[in-house]
Amino acid sequence: MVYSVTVWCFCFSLLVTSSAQRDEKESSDRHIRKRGVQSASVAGGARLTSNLQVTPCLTSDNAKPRNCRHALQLGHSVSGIYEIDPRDGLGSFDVYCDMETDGGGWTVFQRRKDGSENFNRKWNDYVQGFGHLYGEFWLGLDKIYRLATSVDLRIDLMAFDGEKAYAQYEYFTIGDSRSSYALYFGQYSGNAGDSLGDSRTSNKAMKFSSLDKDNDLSSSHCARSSSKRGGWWYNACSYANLNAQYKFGATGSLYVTWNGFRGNACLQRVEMKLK
Ligand SMILES: [Ca+2]
Repeated sequence: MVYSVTVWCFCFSLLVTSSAQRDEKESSDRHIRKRGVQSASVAGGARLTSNLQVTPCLTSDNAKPRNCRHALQLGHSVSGIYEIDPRDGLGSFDVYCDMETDGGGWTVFQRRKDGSENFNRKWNDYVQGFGHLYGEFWLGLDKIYRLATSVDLRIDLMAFDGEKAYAQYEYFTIGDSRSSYALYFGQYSGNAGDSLGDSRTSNKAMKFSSLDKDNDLSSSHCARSSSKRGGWWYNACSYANLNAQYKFGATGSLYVTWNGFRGNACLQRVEMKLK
């Protein structure tokens, strides 16, 4: 009994003499997965807890960053794959964090870069996610739902000649599975044009559709397998087609396009991210 009380008091005194943020960062360093990138982790943190044998005092789940913005706040300033936990009781998962663009802290949930991944997929794939976090991928609607809580949405675009542009929206949110992950967003800013909110066929408030699920407002099926447009929040259909076919030199709305930037020309690189 005396031993237990002594250990508890020791643990407690250590915690209160360190700042909460420093403890959280030191512990979180042990939960950041480093895969081929340099890490901003502080080796001294692990050594400190090892020498004093106080590891059981720290709750590992609370040490994981909630998202990439939180990881940045904890001092992790290198882009790469991080294990995050949104603290909603549903567990942690890996994401790619962009720590460079516009101050960093962006959780990337979609990337196109070379056409290596098939985006012409069915509903369950779009719900659960597919691809590779360092390559082309879709994080998955269930995970995007957990992260898209009235945050900023940023879309970075690059044409095949290297010209770049971006679109940003406030209050990015998607509904849950019962609403078919309906899309909501606020004010646009940027230099790529407001193709997501294009008044001719805005994606705002639209449900998600995939090649095996027609939730769009068109009399046809925008994501049907023959069009290979990929899953999206189609209206009838869309001036933003970031999950569509990837093909160098191609033109048309069936390809990776953002109408306000380069019209119907297929783009070389696209990233969708939130903060
Ligand atoms: Ca339809």
